[in-house]
Amino acid sequence: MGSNVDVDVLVVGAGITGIHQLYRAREAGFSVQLLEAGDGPGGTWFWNRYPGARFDSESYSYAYLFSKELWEEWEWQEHFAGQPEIERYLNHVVDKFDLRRDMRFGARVTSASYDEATATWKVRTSDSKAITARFLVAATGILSVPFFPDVPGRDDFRGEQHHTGLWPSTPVDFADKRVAVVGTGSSGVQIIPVIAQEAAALTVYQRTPNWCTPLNNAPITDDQQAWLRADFAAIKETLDTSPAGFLHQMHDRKAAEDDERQRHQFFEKMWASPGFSKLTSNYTDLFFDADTNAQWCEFVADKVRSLVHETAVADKLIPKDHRFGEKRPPFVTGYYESFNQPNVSLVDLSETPIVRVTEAGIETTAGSREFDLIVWATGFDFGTGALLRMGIQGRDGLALADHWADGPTTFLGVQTEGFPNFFFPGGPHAAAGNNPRYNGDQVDFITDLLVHARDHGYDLIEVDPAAEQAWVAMIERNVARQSFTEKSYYFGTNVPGKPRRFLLNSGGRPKLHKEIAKIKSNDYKAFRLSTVQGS
Ligand code: N01
Repeated sequence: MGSNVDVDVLVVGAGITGIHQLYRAREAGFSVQLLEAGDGPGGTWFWNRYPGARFDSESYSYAYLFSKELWEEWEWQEHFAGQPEIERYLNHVVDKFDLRRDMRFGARVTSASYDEATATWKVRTSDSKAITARFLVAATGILSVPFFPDVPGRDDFRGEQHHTGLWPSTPVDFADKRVAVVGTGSSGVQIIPVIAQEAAALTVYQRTPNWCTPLNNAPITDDQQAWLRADFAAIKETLDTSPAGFLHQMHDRKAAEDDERQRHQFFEKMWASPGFSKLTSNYTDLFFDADTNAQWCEFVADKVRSLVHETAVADKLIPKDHRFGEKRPPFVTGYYESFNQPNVSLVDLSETPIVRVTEAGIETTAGSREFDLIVWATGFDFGTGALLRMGIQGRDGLALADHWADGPTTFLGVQTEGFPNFFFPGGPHAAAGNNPRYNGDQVDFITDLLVHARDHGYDLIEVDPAAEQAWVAMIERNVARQSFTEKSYYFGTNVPGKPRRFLLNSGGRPKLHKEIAKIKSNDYKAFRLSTVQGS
């Protein structure tokens, strides 16, 4: 596409989105290279290899849909695959489509600068290499920078300590060990039941409980495998168009349309349903009617009380500070039951906060406990974390970190003004829901945009500022209409000093689809396309 570049498209990140982008850009005839900091493909599913890590979207809804052949040949073993199976799948995809030859592992991007004269990006990596690309696509993920709380003494601890989001590839042995887990978000509640089975003693440090409901995982039966194979076109159509990217059917009624007995029966059905269907297929007013939400919360609270033997422990595990859906709810397998084991205890940090980590363990205001191993399940610098630490500089040397000092501004969550030829699918202003579906929409759109530019002889693509302002205004306008509150890390709340801005697309996937259709019918006028002198 140009003689002054090493590649047309440089992709950063070998997660689900980056692999997809590499595939699509190469298929469209661009020269592509992909840089990845880790030693293998997987992104989130490479780094979060902690025991118990698994999908909580159905495996087949999460998988790629760009190849029917791939769909038909890969037989997922479980409705919600565990991390090892996911990593195997992604390696299979990379090998099947011969993508590995364009992937460089162990290469962390340390800087990326836009050159105005040539409209190219110069990217440097931790292995002291430089590469020049026409288009830079950062598929660096929203949950890829682990967050360690600023607890005094963390480095003093003499035992082993790991973050769930940076889990080692060599096995971690919990047997006969005294283990602490700090954090009870989706990662914490997945690892806790596994450690509980193996450790001599497990102490769970919980600051805020979550509304956890059962994942209800199961092996995929032969009949279900046959259905998955027979119905690819219909399944793809549903996943490509559904608002949250799931196969789940929406319910047809509000809570008040049922009597008390029917409501209880329906909640039982929800409790027994798989994963996110408790959000997508629940009463249609679950997030809009406080009374409906309160009834569901009370139902879940009763379940917790019935599962956890000690009343005081059960009470601590029931959220008091937020309603269901105000934070991203985790899905669990045997989590509540773990607290009935004699080797498991719960420390409520809202009553007795952590004072410091010591050489031997963790000290709270209630005293100290000694550990051999501490697991930090304390989350991520969501949304912008990865992009802001890459040393990205756009037009006139503007650092992305300065440009977004008050929070991210984007158009469609794919581009921002002042950073021409730079795209970030699956980054800030992506939608809540089944990530690969929404991120895949963005990858497809970016690829179509690149092809459109090439077909018309353009090599410079930059969003029209008015289009970006309208998109940001739409996001701000709709924040009040979605269910998440500022208690959620979706607002950056969990990272001290981070601006409080909603980091997702509050208009959701339908809004993205509508906007993309409009842009295409309008000949991509939301972007300024031009030709670089002498290219
Ligand atoms: O992180 P989190 P996560 N002292 O931010 C606590 C995806 N995911 O890694 O709530 C003590 O949710 C914090 O407490 P509080 C999914 O999108 C998916 O668990 O801030 N505790 C909280 O309990 C998920 O939402 C799967 O009071 C501290 C925890 O650490 C996202 O990743 C599996 C603390 C952090 O929870 C993030 O989940 C896993 C402190 N100083 C993850 N600081 C699937 O199933 C923080 N905490 C697909």
